[in-house]
Amino acid sequence: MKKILTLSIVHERSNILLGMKKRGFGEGRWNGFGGKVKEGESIEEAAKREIREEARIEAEEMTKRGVINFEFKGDPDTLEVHIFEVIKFDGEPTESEEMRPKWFGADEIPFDQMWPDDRYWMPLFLAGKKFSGRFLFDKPSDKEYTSQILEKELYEIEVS
Ligand code: CJF
Repeated sequence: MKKILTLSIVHERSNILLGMKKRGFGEGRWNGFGGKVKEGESIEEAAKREIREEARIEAEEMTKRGVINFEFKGDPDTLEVHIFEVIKFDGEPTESEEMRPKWFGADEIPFDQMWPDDRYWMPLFLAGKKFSGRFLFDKPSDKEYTSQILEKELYEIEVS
């Protein structure tokens, strides 16, 4: 089964807004805002809903930046994560039940406390590139294990 998810990064000049995931999948890691696309919702609507729920801000202008497929060894489920850049938003990022938002400079992104794939695609994101990729992980782990990347493919693309 393929699950479709979103991941949105709020980018303001050289600053990046990340949230510390307080519970569930990815707990204890900094990440952009996102999650599963629900039935009857477009991918972009889902992205906006997650930004609203997790960071308490309203995304007003977004652009599609990448798609990454994640597989976990021995697990038939794949995650197709659609990555967006939020160019314009309304409101003040505020802590929610799921996320604690914090601004980071582009040169102080806490990669050691993020999903291990982020250090590969984030430089493309920050350089304004569009990209697509596939990562194979050893197991879907959050806090109990360290997840390792077994295979990675990452391409810069012209359009998405
Ligand atoms: N940055 C990032 N976000 C993910 C997943 C991921 N790596 C895969 C789990 C191994 N890296 N998201 C999935 C959950 O929804 C938010 C985005």
